[in-house]
Amino acid sequence: MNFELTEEQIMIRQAARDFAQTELKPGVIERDEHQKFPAEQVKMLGELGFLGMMVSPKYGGSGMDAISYVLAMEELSKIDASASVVVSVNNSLVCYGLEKYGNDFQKEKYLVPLAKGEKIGAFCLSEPEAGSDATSQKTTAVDMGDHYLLNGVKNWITNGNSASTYLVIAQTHPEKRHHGINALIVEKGMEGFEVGAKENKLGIRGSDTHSLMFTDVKVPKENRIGDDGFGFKFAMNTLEGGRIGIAAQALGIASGAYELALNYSKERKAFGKTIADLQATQFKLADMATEIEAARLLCLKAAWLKDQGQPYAQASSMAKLFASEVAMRTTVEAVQIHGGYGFVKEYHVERLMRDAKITQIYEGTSEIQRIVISREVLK
Ligand code: COS
Repeated sequence: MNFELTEEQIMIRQAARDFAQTELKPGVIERDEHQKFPAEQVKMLGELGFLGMMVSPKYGGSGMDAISYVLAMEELSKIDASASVVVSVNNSLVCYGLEKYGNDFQKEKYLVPLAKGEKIGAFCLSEPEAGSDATSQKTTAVDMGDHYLLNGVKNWITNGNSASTYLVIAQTHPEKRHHGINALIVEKGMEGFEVGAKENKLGIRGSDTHSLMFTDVKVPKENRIGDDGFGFKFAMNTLEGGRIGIAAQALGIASGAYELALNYSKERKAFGKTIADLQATQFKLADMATEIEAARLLCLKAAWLKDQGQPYAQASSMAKLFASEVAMRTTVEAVQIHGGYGFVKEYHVERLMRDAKITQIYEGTSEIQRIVISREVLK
């Protein structure tokens, strides 16, 4: 066992840390307040190779490992989880799925611009009545010979408006239930495809979350990923990797809040000493540091398994379950350490607390992660 990072991994972590400080931090409070998508910052992330981190250079990616991806996600998420979710979705849910399961035509046409960050992708599984219960897809993709006719509504889609390429999960053969589901590549601008209103959210308010409406959208057959009926497996396999990204995002939210609380505790004076001198604060910091380190190790273990080509479904669910709960606990305590200042926006911790909540919900709620983990341990 070796806990040392490689030189390249350390360099990537530093690059992400620098980017977060210089490009994401200025304006993060205003973007949150006004629900402004970090368009310029995402463009720069693309130019630096963060949007196709694990994609092979052959397809325009940076060819890095999943460990580097976790390190970068942690650093970006310490400062701006609304920007880091774009990195996570584009890398894990869109590029990964296309590289692993797409054909040559789909890789050339869709993966290359996504990996280079010239375009942004979205992953469209959730529906008004199917979030956790993902097999109950109501969106239909009727086989019309040379194309599918797509009808339905998708909900809570990250990058809903800023994306150009959408991976849409839809039911083709209802009688076959989840074996009849397909994953289709849909382009913005296809006739009958409309982006609904932006959601006004508790957290990650800079990220643009929309519902999507499809009315008789003609999707060419060549845009189906994998064989007929592969869509549900495609979604499940893709989400396994997505959960590593969100686990690392949760880790970053937690460690960002912890670092702020640690620094603040050394400056703030009460009862004639700094609050870091009070055992009440020290014990909070000790618990935060311990839990964050455990979450980090779970994230890195899941990434390592993925890099080794070993099964990682259980590990990624464990990482996401634990890191998201640590993010929630840590951010609540970080606000508490800041006292009244923690409750106002300038100190950043209240935003991190609001941002933490979504990590227990999207890409599989904590309850879904417990289903995945318990099924694995009971096998
Ligand atoms: N990889 C590949 N296939 C998987 C899989 C995985 N990780 N998990 C499940 N499957 C397959 C199963 O093997 C089964 O296929 P077969 O019938 O061929 O064996 C199929 O998917 C259906 O699985 P299952 O019968 O277990 O379905 P359930 O409805 O009981 O549970 C869960 C499926 C709950 C695990 C799934 O619906 C899920 O992950 N839901 C959460 C989805 C989610 O994350 N939503 C958030 C929105 S995306 S941002």
